[in-house]
Amino acid sequence: MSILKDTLASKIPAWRDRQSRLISRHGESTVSGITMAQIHKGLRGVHAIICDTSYVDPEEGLFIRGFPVLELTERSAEEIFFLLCTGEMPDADARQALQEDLEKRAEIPGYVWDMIAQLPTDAHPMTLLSMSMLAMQRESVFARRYEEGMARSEQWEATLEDALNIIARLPVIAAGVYRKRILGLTEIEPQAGLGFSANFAHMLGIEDQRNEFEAFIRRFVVVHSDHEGANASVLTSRVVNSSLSDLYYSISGAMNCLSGPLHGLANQESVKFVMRIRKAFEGVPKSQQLREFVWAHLNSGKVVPGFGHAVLRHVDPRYLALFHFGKRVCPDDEVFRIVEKLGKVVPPILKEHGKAKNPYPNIDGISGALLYHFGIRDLKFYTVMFSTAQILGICAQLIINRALMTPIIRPKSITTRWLQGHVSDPM
Ligand code: HAX
Repeated sequence: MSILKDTLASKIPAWRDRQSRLISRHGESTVSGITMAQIHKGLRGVHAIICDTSYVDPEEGLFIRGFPVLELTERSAEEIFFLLCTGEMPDADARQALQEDLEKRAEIPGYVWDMIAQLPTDAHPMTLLSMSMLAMQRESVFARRYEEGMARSEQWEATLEDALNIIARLPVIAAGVYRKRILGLTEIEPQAGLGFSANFAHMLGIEDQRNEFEAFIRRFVVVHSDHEGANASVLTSRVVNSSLSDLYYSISGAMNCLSGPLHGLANQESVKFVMRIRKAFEGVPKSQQLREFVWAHLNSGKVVPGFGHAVLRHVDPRYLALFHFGKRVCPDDEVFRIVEKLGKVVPPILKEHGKAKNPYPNIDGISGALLYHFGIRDLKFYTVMFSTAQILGICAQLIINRALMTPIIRPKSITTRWLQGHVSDPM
C-alpha cells in the first residue's frame, strides 16, 4: 500500500464513526434556515454541503485544512494533495512516494491524442479537456470494480486509483493541448523527478530567462487547488459522483461548469477586458479614463470580470498571492499595470453601483494577466490551467465522500404555486 492510502485507511474509520455519531445524536438539529430569496438566488449562503478539505471565510478567504492559503504558496502539488486528502502535511518520504507513484501513471492513451486531433479547430480547449476525461472513462477502476461487485466500503480505494491516474495524466493532456492544438508544435514529454507543477511548467515549454515560470506554476496550482465544496464546479462534480458515476464523469462535469464566464472562464474574460482597455487607450489609461471605461461597461449591463464573489466579502487572498508575485516579477508589464489599476479603481465604482456584495478582485482578476506575461497568449487556454490545478481538490473531496459513503444528492424542488401557497401570497 502507498503511504497516502495507508494514511487514509488509518483515518477513515474515525471519520465514519464521527459521521454516524453526529447523525444519530443530532440528526434532527437545524443548521441553516432557508429564505425565499435564497431559493431564488442560487441558494447563496445556505449551509448544505460538508467539506473538510478546505473552508472559505468571507473575510479571510481560503483555508486549506486549517492553513491560510498564503502560508502554502511554496508547497508542491503533491504536498497539497496529500494534505487535502488526509489533513496531514506529508513528510519528505510520503511526498516523494506520491510523486513517484504519479510519475508511473502519466502515460496518455493514444486514442486521447487522436480524438483531440480530430475535433474542429475552433473547439474550445475546455471542450477538449472535458472530452479527454470522457474518452478515458473506459479505464475507470471504479467503474470496473463496481461491475465486479466491489463492497461499498471499498469504493474510496477505487476512487483513489482513478484520482491518481487522472492527476498524473491531466497536466500532460493540458500541456499537449497547448503545444499541439494551440501552438501547432510537438508535445514535450514529462520528465521524471520534477513533480506535478514543475513538470507541468516544463511540458508547457515556456522560455523564461529569469527562471520564474516554474515558481509561478507552483503558486498557481496551490491557489487553484481547492475552494471548499459548494462552488459551482466542485458541487457539480459532487452531484455527478453521488450517483456513483466515476471520477472521469464527475471531473468532466466540473470542467463543463468551470467553463462558464461567471466562474472559471472569468480568467479569460478578465484578460479580454484588459485588452479592450489597452487598445482603447493605447496602453495604461489614467485613473479617470479607466473609471469612465468601467462605468460605461457596467452601464451596458455587463459584469466586471474578475471582481465579486458569492462567498468572499473581502479581497481574495488567492488574488493577493498572485498579485505579490506579479509585483515582484513583472511590475512594469502593461497588462499587469492595468490589472493593478483596476484593483484600485473598480471597488469604489462597484460600491457606488450598489449591486455587487463584494466589490473586490477575485483570483480570476489576476491569474490570466500573469499567464499572459509569461507568454501564454491564447486566452482560451486559461481556464484549462485553472481546471488542471482544481482537480487536486475535487479528487480529494470525492475520495473522502466515497470513504464516508455519502448518499446520492437529491434535494426537493417545489413549484412557484406551492411557494405562493406557502407564504399565502395569492398573486
Ligand atoms: N460586476 C458587476 N456586477 C456584479 C459583479 C461584478 N463583478 N459582481 C456581482 N454583480 C452584480 C450581480 O450580477 C448581481 O446583479 P443582479 O442582482 O442584477 O443579478 C448583484 O451584483 C448581486 O450579486 P452578488 O450577490 O454580489 O454576487 P453573486 O453571488 O450573485 O455572484 C459572481 C458572484 C462571482 C458570479 C459575481 O460577482 C460576478 O458575476 N463576478 C464577475 C465574474 C467573475 O469574476 N467570476 C469569477 C468569480 C470567482 C470564481 O468563481 N472563479 O472561478
